[in-house]
This record gives sequence, structure tokens and C-alpha cells, in this order.
Amino acid sequence: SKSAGVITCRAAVAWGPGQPLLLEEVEVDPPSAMEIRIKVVCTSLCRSDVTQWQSQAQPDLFPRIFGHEASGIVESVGEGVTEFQAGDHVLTVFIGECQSCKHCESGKSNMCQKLGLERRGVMHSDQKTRFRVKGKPVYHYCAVSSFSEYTVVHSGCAVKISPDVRMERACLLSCGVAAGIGAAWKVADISKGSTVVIFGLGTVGLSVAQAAKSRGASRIIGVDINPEKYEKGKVFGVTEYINPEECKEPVQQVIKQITDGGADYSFECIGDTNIVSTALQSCCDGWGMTVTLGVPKTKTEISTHYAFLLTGRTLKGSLFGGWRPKSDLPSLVEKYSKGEIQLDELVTHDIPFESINEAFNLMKEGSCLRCVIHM
Ligand code: COD
Ligand code: ZN
Repeated sequence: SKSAGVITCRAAVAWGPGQPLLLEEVEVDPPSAMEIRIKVVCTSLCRSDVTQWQSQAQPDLFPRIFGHEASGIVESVGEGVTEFQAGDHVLTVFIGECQSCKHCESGKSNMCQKLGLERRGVMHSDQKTRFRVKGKPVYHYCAVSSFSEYTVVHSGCAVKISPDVRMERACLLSCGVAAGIGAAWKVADISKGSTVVIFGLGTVGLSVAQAAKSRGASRIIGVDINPEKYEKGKVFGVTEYINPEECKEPVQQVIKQITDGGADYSFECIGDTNIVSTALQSCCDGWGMTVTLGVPKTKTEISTHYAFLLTGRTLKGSLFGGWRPKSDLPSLVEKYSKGEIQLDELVTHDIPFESINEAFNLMKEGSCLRCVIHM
């Protein structure tokens, strides 16, 4: 229902770290200047929603509405918005592109200085929230908060898509899949015939795999402790599989042996900072490159022997695969439409909004890739 610009709708509210979400009636403010209000159509559950929900690090940022991989329809626009109008189909993004700061103008970075990764649960514009539950403010997540029938985002944190694109699958390009593909294409720039090692065969790792395959990588070695991930790996081009728990030697030794001294590229897609050093040791000296994508679950420091860098390896970090959301995401959406990017095969569960906690349980158990939640 609508009254004086405020919408009352259902949202899945987290009241505390790790506590099951409760479907609550929330009030959603109208969009402020340069913001848009979106009717969420589909939202997929990303590993970092679960990581942040479980984390005890910011107990004061509750109640909170998580969710950031989403597709939706613009319901209304705030003052000054000319790029969108009601009815437009959009994807949300957790880092924006203002198109006017030093980084956006550089053309070589997605680290927008105005609409960067928001970690404190508020809107970029005024550091406030646009939700209330039982009269209390509700914190946002990544300035998106898509586990709500309606949400407000900065117009710089949404990307227009064609109404012909399947919204129930395109939402995967909001975060994890785009991050994996960008890491392979844009950050590493994998060349034909390369040997690639991927640590972690979740949605992100498998997206690295499909992008490496399309570049003509000759070997794609998947490392995962969960053997169930291998069957799915084949679909995305993984040619070999290593379970570190079944190796007699450290996994980096095994990789070095089977690749004559190390792979050309390695990718950290687990979200474990200890694996960064393992990944670095799994690529060859001289030109080997390690790209990290993960949001760490616990320890945030990395450590490794300096010699691994001294001997010519490169360690590269990336957020959202280096893509600039407004400039680059539309072409990925188009590639999905043309069948050049696989998304459908990454969706293991379609879940109604009412059952959102099921998606959280599946992700915790490691028994899903992407769960798409239908609002
Ligand atoms: N060794 C090998 N494999 C392991 C280990 C281990 N020690 N621990 C876990 N794994 C495997 C799991 O079995 C699983 O298959 C895989 O690693 C991780 O996959 P998922 O499904 O948990 O996670 P994804 O693929 O959805 O996401 C992974 C990241 C952890 C990389 C996550 O941080 C992410 O989505 N990052 C990229 C996007 C981004 O930039 N996000 C920022 C805001 S969301
Ligand atoms: Zn994400």
C-alpha cells in the first residue's frame, strides 16, 4: 500500500547476527535526490550476505535487511534523476559508478569515490536509512538491501537492462558471476592455452572457470574440499579436480608437479585469506599471477614469503571483477542474452520469498550454488 510516498511492504529482517530472518511489515521511504525506489522482482543469495549475517563484527547494525544481487522494476525516482523512469528494468550493484570522480573518470578503475562499498548499513547520500520496522530504523546492506519487496538505491548503484532479459536469472550478474568473469577477463586477462587453477568451486569460482574456458585455457584445475562440486565444474570447463583433503602433500606442491612448476594463473574464490599464499605458490615464477576475489570470512590479514613475489609472481586484488557497473555491466547482460554467458546452470534452487531462510540454510550447508528468491 502507498501513503504520502511511504510504501508499506514485506521485508526479511535480520534482528541479530545469525538469527533467522523474520518476514516483517516495513516502511520504505520515497527516494531522496538522485535515488530510485525499486520493486524487487528476484534476488539471489550471495555468500557474502551469509558471511555478514553470521558475522559478530558489527552487532550494532541490526535490525538489518541483507541482499544485494537483484533485479527489479523502478517504481519511482527522486529529484534530479533523469537516467531512469518508473517501469525501467534494472539490476542493483553494490558498488556504484558516479561517472564524475577521479576513479570513474580514469576509465581504469571501479573504485568510485562517491559510491564505494558501503559497510555501515546506511545510504551514501545522507548516511541514513530508508527503512523502518515497528518504528525503528533498519540498516541497509551494501546500500542495496534487496530482501524487501521494495528498496531504495542510489541511481548510481543501478543499471538499466532490456525488458527482454530474464530477470529471474540476470540478477546473478549483480555480483558473484560478474566478479568471477571480470577476474578472468579483465583483471587476469587470461590468454589462449593458459593453465588456470581455481580455489573454490562455488558460483564465483565456476564463473572464473567459464570465462577461462571461453578464452581458450588449456587446463582448468579446480580445487575444492567438497567433491560434489566437481560434476558441476565439468559444465563450466573445469578439466581436473583436486581435493586438498585427499592430498598427501600440500596442494600447492601437487599443482606444481602436475603443471611443471606452477600454473599461469590462480584465483582465490573461497574467501579464506590463508589460501592467498597457497594460490600464489600454485602459480609459476616469472609470470604467474594470483587474483583474489573473496570477501574474507574471518582473518583479514594475508601473509606469505616475500620470495614468491621477488621471483616474479603478481598478486592482484579485485572487487566486482574490476567491472565499472554502468559502463561494463550492460555488455555482460547482452552476452547472457546471446548465450555467451551461462547463468541458468548456476541456479540450483528457486525459492519463494516466504522461504528465504531455506536459502540461507542451503548456503550454510554448502549444498547450493545460487538460490534465486522470487518476491
Ligand atoms: N579449500 C578448498 N575449497 C574450499 C575450502 C578450502 N579450504 N573452503 C571452502 N571451500 C569451497 C567450498 O566447498 C565452496 O565450494 C567454495 O569453496 C566457496 O563457494 P561458495 O558457494 O561458498 O561461495 P561463492 O562462490 O558464492 O562466493 C565466494 C566468495 C567467498 C569469493 C565471496 O566472497 C564472493 O562472492 N566474492 C566475489 C564478489 C564480491 O566482490 N563481493 C563483494 C560484495 S558481495
Ligand atoms: Zn555479493
